[in-house]
Amino acid sequence: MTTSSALACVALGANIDSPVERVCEAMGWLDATPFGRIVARSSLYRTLPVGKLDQPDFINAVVTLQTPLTPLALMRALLDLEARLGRVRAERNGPRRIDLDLITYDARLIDTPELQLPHPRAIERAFVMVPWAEVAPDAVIGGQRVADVAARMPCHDIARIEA
Ligand code: PH2
Ligand code: MG
Ligand code: MG
Repeated sequence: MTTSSALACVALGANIDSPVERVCEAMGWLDATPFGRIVARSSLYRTLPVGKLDQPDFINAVVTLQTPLTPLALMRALLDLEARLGRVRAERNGPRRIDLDLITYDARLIDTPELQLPHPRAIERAFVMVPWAEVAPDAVIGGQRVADVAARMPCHDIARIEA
């Protein structure tokens, strides 16, 4: 029997409540049912906050995931996992225990109120593009190679901390 599956890119971020542990814990859940299997995981990166500056540094990482879920089911499962890991949504762009963002799903283009793919802000964010380039340099976003986008980004506000 064959099961259809897709390759998704998921970005992880956390900046309160032991963020390294939170990101590693989330990766453990992503490598299991119902999400599928992690194909590649980036190093962890310590990054300066973008947007709202007066908050702790973030830990960021990216995984690529072989998943049987549809894009919408995957996105909802990520939100559900955030809640199960104790995320409380307070202020937009504010401190978070865990953030799990669906960045791409194969080459699907989706533009609905609930889900936009590719993630509309990913291409501007070094904390997504640099870890993503580490695991999938030849992936494409907005018609450009991920590694090419990452190479043009300023890297002074992002540091690789752990293999
Ligand atoms: N996430 C945000 C806003 N700002 N900054 C960093 N460094 N890392 C993040 O994951 C992050 C952010 C909104 O999701
Ligand atoms: Mg986010
Ligand atoms: Mg999010």
